[in-house]
Amino acid sequence: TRKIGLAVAQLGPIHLADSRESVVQRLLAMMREAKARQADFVVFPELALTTFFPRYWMEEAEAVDRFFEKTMPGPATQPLFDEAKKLGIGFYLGYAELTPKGRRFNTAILVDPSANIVGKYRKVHLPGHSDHKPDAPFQHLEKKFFEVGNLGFGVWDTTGVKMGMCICNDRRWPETYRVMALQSAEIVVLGYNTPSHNIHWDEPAHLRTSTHLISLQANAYQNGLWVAAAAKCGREDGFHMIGNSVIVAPTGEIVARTLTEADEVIATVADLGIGELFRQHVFNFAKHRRPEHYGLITER
Ligand code: ING
Repeated sequence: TRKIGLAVAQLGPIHLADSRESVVQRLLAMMREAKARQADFVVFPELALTTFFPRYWMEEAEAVDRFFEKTMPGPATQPLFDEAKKLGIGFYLGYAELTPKGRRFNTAILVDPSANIVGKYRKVHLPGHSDHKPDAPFQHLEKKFFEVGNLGFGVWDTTGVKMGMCICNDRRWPETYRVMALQSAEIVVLGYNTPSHNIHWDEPAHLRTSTHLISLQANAYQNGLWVAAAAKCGREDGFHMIGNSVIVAPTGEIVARTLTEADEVIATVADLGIGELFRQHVFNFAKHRRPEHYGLITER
């Protein structure tokens, strides 16, 4: 059956003082380790080049100047593309995108083993708030710094598989995966930055991990997908984010997970035949799905 070497490269903390160049060196080290572990594709986190800056109140202009990429690749990220081409490995990279017209998105790209950008995704489900909450221990200002993504949920043929992607909060919404599964996705890759503390109510900390895993496992199974999720985690200037990067099989089972909250690579050889079984039988959309009863889901 068809197999693909799949790796997830979890990033430990990126502090305000860390340069993009120092982060790219860390990403390169993990790209090499992924290749050494038979990976054909490696998943990096959401906003993988800088600290999770939506935790800070600042004007948009300052955020753009300090944390957004004006071009992709740019001078700091070109080494990633060069190394990927040399090694023959594809990758997913999340970053803050400033478009030529000055629009701002929380973006991810799919890069193939020849270092071509084959797909782009802009985060649709933006969590948090746009107003300043001075009494909160930190902010979550994705609704201030980013527009809602305008590219939908796409699926691309790359590295011999049909691959879809999403970003962080998207992974909590079942619609995300179904729209990609309806486009015959076999794998969904994603990055995330998930604060372990909830600023809206006193939520037990363990629920951040349990809801993260439930979301990935249920949606992998219910759509016959392999799901690979890469955290940026640990304490960034004291602000903690969860790790638990995982690779989930179409059975809903976790086949690999990180043990630390630092830079760590996990890898598996994914058998795409497993997903085919579930999509031919249990979740055979053509045979069993009844969209005439689902209209409410797409109503505003
Ligand atoms: N982070 C968090 C996430 O969805 C969050 C925000 C956590 C929202 C838990 C709701 C519940 O994992 C990002 N960046 O979306």
